[in-house]
Formats: sequence, structure tokens, C-alpha cells
Amino acid sequence: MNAFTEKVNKIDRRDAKLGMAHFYVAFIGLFLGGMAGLLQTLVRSGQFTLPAGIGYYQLLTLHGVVLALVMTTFFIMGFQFMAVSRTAGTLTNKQRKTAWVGFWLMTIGTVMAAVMILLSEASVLYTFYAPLQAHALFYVGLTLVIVGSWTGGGAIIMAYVGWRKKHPGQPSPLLTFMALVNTLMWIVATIGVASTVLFQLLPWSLGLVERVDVAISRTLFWYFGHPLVYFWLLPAYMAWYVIVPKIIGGKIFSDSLARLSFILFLLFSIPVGLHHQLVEPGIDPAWKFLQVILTFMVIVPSLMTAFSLFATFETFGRSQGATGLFGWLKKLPWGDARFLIPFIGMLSFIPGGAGGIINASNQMNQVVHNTIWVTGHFHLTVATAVILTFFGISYWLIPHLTGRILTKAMNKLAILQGILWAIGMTFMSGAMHAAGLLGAPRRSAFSEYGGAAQAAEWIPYQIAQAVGGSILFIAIILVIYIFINLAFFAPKGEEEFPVGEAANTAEKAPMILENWKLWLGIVVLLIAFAYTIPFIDLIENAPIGSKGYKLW
Ligand code: HAS
Repeated sequence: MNAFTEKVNKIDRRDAKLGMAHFYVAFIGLFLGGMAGLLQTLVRSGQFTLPAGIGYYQLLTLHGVVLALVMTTFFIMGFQFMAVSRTAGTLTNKQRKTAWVGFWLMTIGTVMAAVMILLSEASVLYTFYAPLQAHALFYVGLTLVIVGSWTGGGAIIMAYVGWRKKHPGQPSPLLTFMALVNTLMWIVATIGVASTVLFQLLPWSLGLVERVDVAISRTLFWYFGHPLVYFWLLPAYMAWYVIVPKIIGGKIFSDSLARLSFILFLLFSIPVGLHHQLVEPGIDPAWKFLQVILTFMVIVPSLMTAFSLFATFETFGRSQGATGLFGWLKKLPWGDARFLIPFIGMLSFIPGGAGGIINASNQMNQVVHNTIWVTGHFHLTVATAVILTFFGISYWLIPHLTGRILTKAMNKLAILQGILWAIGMTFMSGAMHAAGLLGAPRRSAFSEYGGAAQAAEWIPYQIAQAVGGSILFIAIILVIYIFINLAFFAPKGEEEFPVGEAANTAEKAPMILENWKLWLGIVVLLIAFAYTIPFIDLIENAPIGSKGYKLW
């Protein structure tokens, strides 16, 4: 390898350290959160009681906060830093320092929130809905996680701006562009959750004010809560658009299409939060209807992604001599964990996305809202499509960063891990969907509901969830084992950081896609359009508010 390719292709050791720090926290979180998940499914089967006074809702809070908020955020920040470092060049000292400050703020915040949960001071679940009231330090911890992520986001923005200055008139590298879009979306979205935490929940939990306006707090939460799911999804899309084509030996279908789909996410992922509140009182149905329409707009970039992926796979297969309608499927590298694991994720996103469309449809939402169907939906989307893609990324990125390789034996184990995950999740998420349709509630411990006949119908599905949860836990043990191997024990060597090229390199991405004043201007307008009147309504018609409750 000559000095030039070395410089371009290999991530600088100082940046690699930054990435690995994020991944250590993410994988510790995966283990703790996964353990909590296993115990939950066992409790809900009715066959197991928690020892040592551990509460079901305490465990559920740990599971949700550690996996949905902590594990994802650390993995995503780490991955995005590495993607930027690989494609826009090594971070400057200032950028790297800023990123480290962000990392430490997030880590301190995580420890604070986790300690409060473990001390049973914050069993408020991952959505920390008022009027459930946690200890003030729980909210302070979450605030630090957000502020830390903004600081890290600042480092990504600085790296992007630096690249643009050095390359005037040129479109930025695709992965850097994508990391930037996700960062911008995240910053705009987290303003909602930061507002409710700082101005409502924190003063209320400190006793500075007695009551909280529940509807405003939830609306601010969901202003953030829906883009949050795309903050998880977009790094997986980065891998699907840019990395998977290179792994299979193919090309990115269209660089411009990929960028456009990310811009559409930036525009439409925020002004849609009311679709989580379709059954809540206090919000005019006309505004809910408007946000449902906008929700259907945010489905478009996912459909574009599906189209683009099929095109990449089919074009590659045919270039290898495949014939017939589905002959190209046979040409894909099924034995390569770096491809197979994200591919299982893509497959699961087909029913996962279809479930989302059902949720978003007002009438059907009345059937599924607050049932365990919704839990089934997000275990297919974030806990399969996204997480399997993150595992697939780890299988080449961790050895790339530690100067080791994914051996054939580890590749096989990784494939087994992905297949176990798919089987476990089919049991667990499938049973959740089915029980939800029979009316089983979400966010609830085991109960026979006074011997009600309807509740008895749910029990076989709850047992199936425990079977699925146990298989998933075995898969988590495997992934942790592989992670430790890749971080510390695998043979030394060079593992590639695959970055795909567009099929048509002559096609230059239109520079308008990097006109941030335009896109952020539209974002602000759409948010103002979708949220101003609902918020004025909520404030004008505010009830006296609620005192805090600790139901655990
Ligand atoms: Fe959702 C609730 C609507 C996507 C996560 N969602 C949740 C919650 C979470 C979550 C965590 O409208 C629960 C929050 C809570 O605690 O209360 N969701 C949607 C819609 C979409 C959607 C319309 N959700 C996601 C994603 C998530 C996620 C992504 C995480 C990563 N969701 C809702 C609604 C609720 C909700 C309501 C509230 C429910 C309630 O009442 O509480 C869309 O973005 C989905 C679009 C996706 C597609 C699929 C495209 C398929 C692709 C794969 C292609 C495959 C290939 C391989 C190429 C249209 C891209 C195939 C190869 C072969 C050979 C076949």
C-alpha cells in the first residue's frame, strides 16, 4: 500500500481512539439493556418473579433508556465521526477535542441517569412522560447526554465546513454529507426535548414549581421523539446506500438520489410528532390530520431507498451474468456477514415500515395505540433493521479501528448471530404484534387482570415473547463475544473500511442539495406551520397542570 492510499483509506489512530471510546460505551449498554430485556420477557410470561426487590418498571426504564437512548446515540456518534474522518479526512485537533468533550459530557450524563434508575429514583420509562416524576438528577443526566451530542455534532459541522472551504464548488463526500444531515436534524429535533426537560420537568422535580402541563410536555417530547427514530435510521441508511454496494462489489445506484432522500428526511421527519398523540385530548383533529399527511411524506424517502437498493442488487447480479426475474439474488455474497447481517435488517424493515404506515393511519391507530403491537413495531424497526445494520458495521469497523481482521471463524459466528437474531425477533415481535391486535396493553407487567377471559388469550403470546427474548439474549452474548474478539484478540491485519462509488461517476450531485440556508429555512417553515397553532391552543387552554406522581 503506498503512502497516499494509506492516508486516504485508513482512519488516523487518534480518530480511531475516539470511535472506539464511543463503541465501548455502546456495547456495554447493549449488554446491560439486553439483560434487562430478557428479564422483562420472562416476567411477562408469568413464569418468573424478579429477585431482590427489583421493580418491573425499573427494569423497563433501564432497558429503554440504555438501549434506545444511550446505546444508539453512542454508536451513531462514533460511526458518524469515523465516516467523516474516512471520507472528509482526519479530524483537526480542534475538531477531535470538541468531539471528546461531547463524549465525556454524554458519558457523565449516562452514568447519572443510570444510577438514578438503579437507585429506583426514576422508573419513568424511556419516554419519561409527565406526570410520572423522576429525581432531578435523572433529568440533569439526560440534559448532559443531549448537550454532549450537540457538542459532538458541532465537531461534525466543523469538519464539513472545513472540507467545503478547501473544496469550493464541489459536492461533499456522500458519507460526510449524510452524517451532516443527520446531525442537523438531530440538533433541530432535540430543541423540543431540551425545552421540556429544562423548562418544565427539571424545575418541577426540584420543587420550584408544583405542577406541570402534561399535554405541552408530551407534545414537546414527540416533536423530538419522531425525528429520534430517523436519527437511528439514517446511519443504517448510510451503510445501505454507501457501504453495502462496495461490500457486494457493486455500485451506488445514484449519488444524487441518496442525497435527495436524506434532504427529504431533514424536511419531513420533524413536523409529524402528533401521529404519536392521535388519541390524546387537547389537540384539534385538523392539526393531527395535517401531521398525518406530513407523515406520509416522510415515507417517500424510505420508498426511494428501497428502490435504490433493489436497483443496486439487481444491477450487480446482472453484471455477474444473472438472468430471469430474481436470478440476481443468487449472485449476492450470502456468506459475508458484512452483507448478510444488514440485509436481514433490510428485510425486516419491509414489515416494520408497513407496520409504521398502519400506525400512522388515524383509524387504525385507534386499534393499535398503547397496545403491545407498537412495541412489536419498534422491535422490527430499531431493534432489528437498525441494530442488525449496526452489528454489520461493527464487524468491519471495529477491526479496521483496532488494526485487526474479521477471521473466517468470526465471520461464521457473526452469521449465526444474525440468524439467531432474526429467529428470536420473529418470535418476539410477531407475538407482540398478534397480542396487540387482541388488545394486550404495552408498558405493563404481568397481570391476569382479575381472571378476565380476554387477558387469558394473551398469555400464550407472552410465552412466545419469552422464547424469542431468550434466543435474542444468546445472540447478544455472541455479538459481545465477537466485539471483544475484534477489539482485543483477533489477528493483526488490515480490514477495509468499504466506501462505494456511484454507478455513474459523471453525474455530479447538484450543489443545491448543499444549500443549507434553503433547506433549514424550509425546515423552520414546516415546523412553524405544523406546530404554531397547536401550541398556542395548548397554552391558551392550559389546565392547572398536574402534581408529580411516583407510582413505584
Ligand atoms: Fe414508527 C411508533 C409510524 C418508522 C420507531 N415507531 C414508534 C415507536 C418507535 C418507532 C420507537 O404513525 C414507539 C414510540 C413510543 O414509545 O411510543 N414509524 C411510523 C412510520 C414509519 C416509521 C410511518 N418507526 C420507524 C422507524 C423506527 C420507528 C424507522 C426506528 C428506527 N411509528 C409510527 C407511528 C407510531 C410509531 C404512527 C405511533 C404509534 C402509537 O400509536 O403509539 C415510516 O418511516 C416507515 C417507512 C418504511 C418503509 C419501508 C421501506 C423498506 C426498505 C427496505 C427495503 C429492503 C430491501 C431488501 C431492498 C416504507 C427501505 C429486500 C430484498 C429482497 C430480496 C426482498
